[in-house]
Amino acid sequence: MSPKVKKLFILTVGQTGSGKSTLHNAAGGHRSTTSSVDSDPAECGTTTFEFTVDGITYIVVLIDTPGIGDAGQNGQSLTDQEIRHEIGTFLQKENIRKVNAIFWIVKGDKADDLMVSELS
Ligand SMILES: Nc1nc2c(ncn2[C@@H]2O[C@H](COP(=O)(O)OP(=O)(O)OP(=O)(O)O)[C@@H](O)[C@H]2O)c(=O)[nH]1
Ligand SMILES: [Mg+2]
Repeated sequence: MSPKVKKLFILTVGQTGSGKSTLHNAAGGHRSTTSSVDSDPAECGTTTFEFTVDGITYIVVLIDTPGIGDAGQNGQSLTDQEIRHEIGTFLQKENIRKVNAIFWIVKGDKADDLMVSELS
């Protein structure tokens, strides 16, 4: 029986300093293969890790992105439009044609009342 493998691409977005790269490092752990995550916060990068559940091996590729939604705070003076363009260019370069999920990372103290009420 051939092993079943599923590859999942997850885009992580959020404001500068929200914890995207920290999540990548934690998720990847020592088994991760990391490319350029946080070597430059203005660039995209990937962290890959895998796990097996019920005989299916999931290969998860987390895609790190520059801080977005906090114009002028990201240190690189990139506009959100430029960041979206950079993400698109990176996905093309890596031949990633679709992402399976988008994680929106929010710093705890930035969560507003609406988000809290939606979560509860
Ligand atoms: N207290 C606390 N600090 C965190 C957490 N996640 C990240 N940090 C800290 O927040 C700072 C920024 O985290 P990063 O993971 O670099 O944030 P980022 O979203 O990758 O930021 P950019 O790449 O600049 O967009 C670091 O000093 C982290 O140690 C968290 O869950 N709790
Ligand atoms: Mg980062």
